[in-house]
Amino acid sequence: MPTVYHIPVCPFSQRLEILLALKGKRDAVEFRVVDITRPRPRRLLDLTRGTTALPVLVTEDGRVIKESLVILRYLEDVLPNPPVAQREPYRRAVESMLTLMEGAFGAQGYRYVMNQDVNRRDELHEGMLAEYARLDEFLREHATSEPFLFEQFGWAEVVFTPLFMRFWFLEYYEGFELPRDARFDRVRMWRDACILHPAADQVTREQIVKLYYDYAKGAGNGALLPGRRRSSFVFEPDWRERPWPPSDKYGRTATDEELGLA
Ligand SMILES: N[C@@H](CCC(=O)N[C@@H](CS)C(=O)NCC(=O)O)C(=O)O
Repeated sequence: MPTVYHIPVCPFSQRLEILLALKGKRDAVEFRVVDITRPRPRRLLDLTRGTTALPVLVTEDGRVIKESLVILRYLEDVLPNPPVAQREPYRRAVESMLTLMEGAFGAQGYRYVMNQDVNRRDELHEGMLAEYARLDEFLREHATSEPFLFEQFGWAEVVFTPLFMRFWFLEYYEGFELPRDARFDRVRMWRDACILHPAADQVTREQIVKLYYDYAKGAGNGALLPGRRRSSFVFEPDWRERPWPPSDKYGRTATDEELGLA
């Protein structure tokens, strides 16, 4: 059985979980959890030759595959039924064009949440809207039905849904909402349907908001903020037992005690 090393709330890992859920094959892969707040185990670093980004997949015969989109394609190839990616060449090309937009979309959202300069808020807000507008235009041009790109929740939805869910942190920490404007109607329909799909139930809004508090204060990947002893990404105490963090990210940093981490 292939093994995936992953950080449970990582959007890139969630893509793999959604794909497997759509195929009804969640048990075809063994998931091993990695704690991002602790130094990476030597054995895992040897396997990845020193890189730390997850997920990585280790095949049954010990070969290593990195990058979520590449791992997705591998799983689609080794577990072809039911297919999630399009098979017809033109439809696959459309899906691939949309998939290629995930990098800029994700990077903009993470830049926005991690920003600590109050004077850059408007620019980042506009930048995020521009990304949603690009998706909207793409869907209007290429979608063959509603609400998804094609008839069913498929490859592009697997790729984007985890990012739509992470961007709950923009609503909470930046007050970001898609304006009620025709420019965003199609992408809003897509986003909302993606989030509600039963194959994408691995994380909740509350979990995202609580775990990504440190990102909202500018510290990514389990890094510690000054004055803090514990990252908001720790597994214990469980996020369900912690209070909601303050949403005013430009104010002072909450303590470990206030975040329920002590
Ligand atoms: N492009 C990569 C991104 C993976 C990534 O950035 N993963 C984050 C977690 S969400 C990570 O592993 N961060 C820890 C690190 O890079 O050391 C992919 O799609 O797999």
